[in-house]
Amino acid sequence: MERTLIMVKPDGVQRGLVGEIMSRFEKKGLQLAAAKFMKVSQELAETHYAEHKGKPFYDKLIVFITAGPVFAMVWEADNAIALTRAMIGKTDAVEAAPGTIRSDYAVHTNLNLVHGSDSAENAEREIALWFAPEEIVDYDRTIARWI
Ligand code: RTP
Ligand code: MG
Repeated sequence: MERTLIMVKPDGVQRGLVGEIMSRFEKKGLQLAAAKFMKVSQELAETHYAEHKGKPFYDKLIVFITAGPVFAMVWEADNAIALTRAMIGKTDAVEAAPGTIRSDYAVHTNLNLVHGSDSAENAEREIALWFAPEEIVDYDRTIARWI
């Protein structure tokens, strides 16, 4: 079982796509482990996107990600990182495959709605950055008898 950090970016929140994006991961079969609606501080934004510091798009990226609230989540599944990256689609909406979140809803590379961790190392780093250990819920869905 693998965990990944998914975040609906400010454009996704503003456009009312939080439910739609969550729903895709839910319906696919991933298990929700944590979620919170929050504003991103300058410090959190810079730490989260530290690998892009110095790149031409970095300053705009930080302004964008701190411009409005985001919805951060931890999802788990076998191969959760590759699975969610495939569902999100390529960074550039023009290149994102049909049926992916970015292909279906995004127009611009800079306003691409959702973030997903891109490696096991980054997933571990990002989950620890965005969530306190007690905010991550460990449970076994197969035990539930409510349906
Ligand atoms: P993310 O980290 O947000 O999930 O996106 P990603 O892995 O698909 O793309 P990444 O390379 O990590 O870039 C982070 C975000 O920076 C913006 N970006 N702009 N050439 C450009 O103008 C450019 N390249 C990247 C995007 O908003 C991208 O999501
Ligand atoms: Mg990335």
